[in-house]
Amino acid sequence: MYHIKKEFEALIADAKTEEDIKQIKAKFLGKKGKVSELFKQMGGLGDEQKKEFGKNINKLKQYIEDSLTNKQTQIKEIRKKESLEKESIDVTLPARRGFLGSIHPITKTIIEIEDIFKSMGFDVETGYEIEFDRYNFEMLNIPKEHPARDMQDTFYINDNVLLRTHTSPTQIRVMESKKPPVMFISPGKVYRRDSDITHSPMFHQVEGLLIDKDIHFSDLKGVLSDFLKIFFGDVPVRFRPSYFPFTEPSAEVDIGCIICGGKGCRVCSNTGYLEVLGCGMVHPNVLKNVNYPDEYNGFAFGLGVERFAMLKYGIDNIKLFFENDIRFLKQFS
Ligand code: 2NL
Repeated sequence: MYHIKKEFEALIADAKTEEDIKQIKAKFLGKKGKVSELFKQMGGLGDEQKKEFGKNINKLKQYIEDSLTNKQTQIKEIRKKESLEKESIDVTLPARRGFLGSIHPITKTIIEIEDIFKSMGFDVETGYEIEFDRYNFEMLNIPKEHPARDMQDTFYINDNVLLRTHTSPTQIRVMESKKPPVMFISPGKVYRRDSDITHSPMFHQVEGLLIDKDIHFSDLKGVLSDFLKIFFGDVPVRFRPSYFPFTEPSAEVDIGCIICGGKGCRVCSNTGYLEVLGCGMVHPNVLKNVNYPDEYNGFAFGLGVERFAMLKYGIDNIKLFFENDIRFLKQFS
């Protein structure tokens, strides 16, 4: 019996897994186990000896059972500790950074333009992309036979309704609803039947309007020269006579070519200048159409946002703005 106890103690000390425990249990307490064998040996003993021997076997059996249970608890504890250590999380590690996206270059350019004009005291007004022929053409002194009104150039929805070809209808609507003086810009999408590497059927425009008493062409010149020098940097600015039905006199504005610095290149067609704006003193017929009193006059201008963005960021194809290739957009974050 003493040998059995020693053998059990050696095995249990070495046991490392629940499987080990199971095997030891079978070896000592199983049907054909060592303890059962001891019970079988009692057959040939006298009553007194039997009693004594049986008591000792039961003691041994109890001892083995208790030891097995203790060891099993120990093994479970060790296993739990090991898995906690292995699966622990380092809460001091930095989180993985998500891709935040970026502002579209056209939106970015509109914001830059708005910020400059806001700093000069201009408000920002928006209108509708679907307009009446009356607001897009008639009120702006664009006659019925003007080429801009051709089906070839304008997207018509029906005889009276169209996709606006400029943001001027917004200026007309503001003048109809607000007494002068007014001073605001109107950014937004406009539509023309045109598509090549410098034209898109939908593009963005910012127009500006200032109406007050005693406004001169010199005010227009000052505001636009300052704006262009802030937007493009310290570039030369020049005004050339031009024609628009809604302004008189009218002018186009050039800046010194920012690609070649005025030396002449492919972008400026060797002129050293780039045309960037159209402008003029608001035509008296337009002021009459919105019932503004005679003592008021003012200036207006219009620019293409895509052209401004292409020149400022050195982009050579207008389609890049509308393809939304993430590799292109990412560069404006
Ligand atoms: C260009 C030329 C221009 C205007 C837009 C305007 C608006 C009203 C009255 C008078 Cl309500 N004028 N807008 C004036 C001159 C030029 O745009 O080349 N745009 C890209």
